[in-house]
Amino acid sequence: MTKSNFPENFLWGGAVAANQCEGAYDVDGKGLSPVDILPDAHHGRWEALMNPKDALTKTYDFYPSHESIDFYHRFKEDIALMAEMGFKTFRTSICWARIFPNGDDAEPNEAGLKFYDDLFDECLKYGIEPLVTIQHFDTPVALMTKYNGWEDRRLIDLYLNYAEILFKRYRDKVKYWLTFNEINMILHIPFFGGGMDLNGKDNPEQIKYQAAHHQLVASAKATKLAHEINPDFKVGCMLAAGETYPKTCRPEDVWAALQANREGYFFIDVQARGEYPSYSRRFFKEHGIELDIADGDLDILKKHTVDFISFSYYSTRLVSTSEDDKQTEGNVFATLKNPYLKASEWGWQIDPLGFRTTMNALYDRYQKPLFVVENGLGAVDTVEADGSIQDDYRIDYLREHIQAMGEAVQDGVELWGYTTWGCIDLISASTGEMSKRYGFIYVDRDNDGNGTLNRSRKKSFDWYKKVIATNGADL
Ligand code: BGP
Repeated sequence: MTKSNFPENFLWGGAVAANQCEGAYDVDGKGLSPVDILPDAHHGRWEALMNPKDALTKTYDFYPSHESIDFYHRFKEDIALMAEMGFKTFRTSICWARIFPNGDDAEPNEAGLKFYDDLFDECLKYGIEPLVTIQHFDTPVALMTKYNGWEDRRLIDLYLNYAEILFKRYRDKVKYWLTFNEINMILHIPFFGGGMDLNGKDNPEQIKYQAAHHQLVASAKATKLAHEINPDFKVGCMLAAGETYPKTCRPEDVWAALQANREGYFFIDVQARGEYPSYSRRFFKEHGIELDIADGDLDILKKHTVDFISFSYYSTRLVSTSEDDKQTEGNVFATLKNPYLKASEWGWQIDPLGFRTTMNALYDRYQKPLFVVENGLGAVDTVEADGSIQDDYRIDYLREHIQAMGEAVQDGVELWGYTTWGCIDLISASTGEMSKRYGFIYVDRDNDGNGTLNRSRKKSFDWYKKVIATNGADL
């Protein structure tokens, strides 16, 4: 067996998000979350995502997240399976509407708080460190109706009030916090990222960047608050990462790639360096964006930067300025097909070396510890006659990415941990379906909501257990 490339105490684990696994959408006083009003991809998910107020008035036949994999009632069994794999950490999010059903209620909902107490206790029982996202595509729907989500500055205080409740309640149970999942996603999916409906608005870019400013200020204020409540807390930002390559060495392509990369860096430049990057001035001017910045905002951003940088990585992207090259829509990001890469069944291009490149680029730029909090392969799994699931394709994907990550560590990148996305099968964010599976743990549930919800171990389960046991040496 080769030597481990990973530091001692490396945090191996897996990630989920409340809105994609909990189900129990109206249980114990919970209010509506964005996913609760959306159908799956075959019944207009993207149309609904881009026009959520309209979706709210409609009734669909089936809402994938209403029951989801019922993690809400089955988390003990699920955490036990994660413990069996040897997880050191488990990333999940807190559903804001479980704690404040309307987002702006005077008092928090005790039943919601209790649920997360029980969940974190269960993790700690096995020595699993919870890693908690405060807002993962989960601004309560009521805040869209009343304020159009993060377009409204008042969301900052509502979020802080919510964050304060969490920091105090879980002060001794949770150490690692992420303020916003994939904060740059607000530019692409404003309803998920910011609880906003931009349909029919004539200045969507202005609104998106203003909302982003509100989130950046909220993130910095939450970081301040977290450190006051418990100086041991580690607060991170979270970026949907993945370098964009130029299609050719034509200088225009190289420039376009640099611009594309800045779209994501923009957020982390603020959260990790503490100020708007100099290039943003020109960008705002050319796009007619004028940020309304309140007194004290810039000071808060400057003083309360994050402790570490977390990110999701699924693939790289490719850009060209030639008229002949057509951008093809991936599920979320537009990209060209890279002829050197294979792709998943959903067209997400597979690029382990791009992972190493992305990590090096992030570390070079910020010199802060990194944490990979999402990575994995969405694939259709087949249950064999004997009940087994032979997901060698998933093992191959993860092996290559873990190898690349080990190389990045050897390149000098400081890396705290790795949580694979969807360690237990759950509802896909982009498709709303079960068939796009990422897990080591299979859940018997189909796209129409049929199935026993029974859990079983895939082949990758034992493989990942071995990876963790050997600190990434035996892949
Ligand atoms: C990220 C999100 C996750 C997750 C993942 C995979 O953008 O943070 O919530 O869903 O992508 O995407 P999908 O579920 O669409 O396959």
